[in-house]
Amino acid sequence: MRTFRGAWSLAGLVTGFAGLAASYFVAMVMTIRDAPLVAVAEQVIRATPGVIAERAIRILGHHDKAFLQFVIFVLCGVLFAWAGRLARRTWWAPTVVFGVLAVVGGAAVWFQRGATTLDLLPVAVGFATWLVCLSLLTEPLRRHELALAAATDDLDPSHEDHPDHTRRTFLLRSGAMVVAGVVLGVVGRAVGRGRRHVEETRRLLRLPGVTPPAVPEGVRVGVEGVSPWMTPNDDFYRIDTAIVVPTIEPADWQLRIHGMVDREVVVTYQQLVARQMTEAWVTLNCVSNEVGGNLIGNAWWSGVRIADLLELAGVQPGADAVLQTSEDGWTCGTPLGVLTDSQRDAMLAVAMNGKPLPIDHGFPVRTIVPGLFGYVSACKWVVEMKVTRFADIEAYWTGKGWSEKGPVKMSSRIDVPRGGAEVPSGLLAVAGVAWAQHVGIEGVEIALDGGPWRPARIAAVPSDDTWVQWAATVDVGPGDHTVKVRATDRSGLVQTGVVRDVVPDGATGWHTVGFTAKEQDTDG
Ligand SMILES: Nc1nc2c(c(=O)[nH]1)N[C@H]1C(S)=C(S)[C@@H](COP(=O)(O)O)O[C@H]1N2
Ligand SMILES: [Mo]
Repeated sequence: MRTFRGAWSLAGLVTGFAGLAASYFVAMVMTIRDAPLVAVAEQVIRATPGVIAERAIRILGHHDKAFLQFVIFVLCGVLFAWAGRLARRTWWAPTVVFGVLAVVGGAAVWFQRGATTLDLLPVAVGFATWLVCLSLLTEPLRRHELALAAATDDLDPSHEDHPDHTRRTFLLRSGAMVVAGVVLGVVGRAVGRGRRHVEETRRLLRLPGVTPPAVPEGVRVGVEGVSPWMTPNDDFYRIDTAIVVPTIEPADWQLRIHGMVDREVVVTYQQLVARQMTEAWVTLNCVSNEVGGNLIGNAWWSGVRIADLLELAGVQPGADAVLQTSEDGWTCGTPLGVLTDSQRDAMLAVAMNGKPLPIDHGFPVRTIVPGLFGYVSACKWVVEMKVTRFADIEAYWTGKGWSEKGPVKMSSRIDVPRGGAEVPSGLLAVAGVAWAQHVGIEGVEIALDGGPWRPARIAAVPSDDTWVQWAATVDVGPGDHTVKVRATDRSGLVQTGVVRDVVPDGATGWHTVGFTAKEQDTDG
């Protein structure tokens, strides 16, 4: 039985390192700066008094951090082996050990600068991996001990498990976990390195034609709680089908324009950014945005007009669509007319709010088409444009039941009060945003408690391609209330109250918010 101690320790070790590998892999794929173990090392460094740190650096030179990580790694190993041995008696003791380790890792991640809840995912995945692997390894060990006992004592000759069999199961599973761990580690490392490299290139990139965003005069209604008129890059909604987003070095990027054209055109990044820049405020929105949802954002985009590039290629008669392809294989079909439209700034964008496109938003180049939903136009990491006919193509989402054409539907949203809010009774500001891209918003109305529509005040806009902020004041008595909003566009169309789902071409209906007004304290 003594050799068994070793097997249980091994189970703990394999389990432990498989979990570390899984968490590292997830961290790299999510492009979180580093793995939880590194976060722990960083917290240790932060908590180390300066004198000790200094001495450590003097002794260890530049290897101090590597050494610290190594120490943490070894310490983990000891704890993993211990947890494995504990598993021989109970299931909960090793769970507690791994749980404590996960909490330590989670805390280290959580207290890093700028950490978000999402950054905890690698820790959660690591912990889940620990639980799964541990039970997968302890199960054959437990059966092995029973089989051995049965074989030696000959108490139970009918015992179905042969010790050789259970040993093999254990070794096979351990082996598989080690291999999987190594693969995850190697792939994670490659992914992480590519991402970091592109992130660095992006940071150093200077785009001369790109100007910083200057929020136009008068676009804010000045009510607290309304979405900021310019959506900061970090807060901009993100939708894509990529598990690992493409990381493309600008030097490797090129766009091929082909299909029904007189001559195929290939543009490199250098050539693209050397061209005349077009800049515009454009609101981008997702067809999957529910009424009142937040899959919408407004940014200052800088790029090159697509119409000019298509002209270089020479579009042939009969074509009505451009099939765009992303580096990751995602496709969308965009009406040719809106790309060549002389008053619409359909562009190959290279910058968002004055900064090179964030990697998640399509770095180095994506398409932006005012007035069309993202799924038919806003191709991120775009590398190919094929001039073609709608009749001859099927794009990613149109092959899945979504409409072929995707003009943005007029809509409006209440940002304040929030649904379920408690507000003081009396005069109350109601405010939000409305949009009807490329047509423009003429007016916005609100109705309190099912009463008559009353006009709201709307702020200025630089063009018809952005959202507009609106605000109104209502007088509310104590109790529950609802307020709803609707817009009218510049063509005179009133936003429909008919409730429709997002499939196949965007939701409709009036955004309605319920809130409660409480009697004001008057003795203050
Ligand atoms: N390569 C690629 N581009 C894409 C998508 C995608 O899945 N892959 N999704 C589209 C959809 S549905 C929308 S709404 C917008 C979202 O752009 P954002 O993530 O920059 O907000 O990107 C579009 N471009
Ligand atoms: Mo979308």
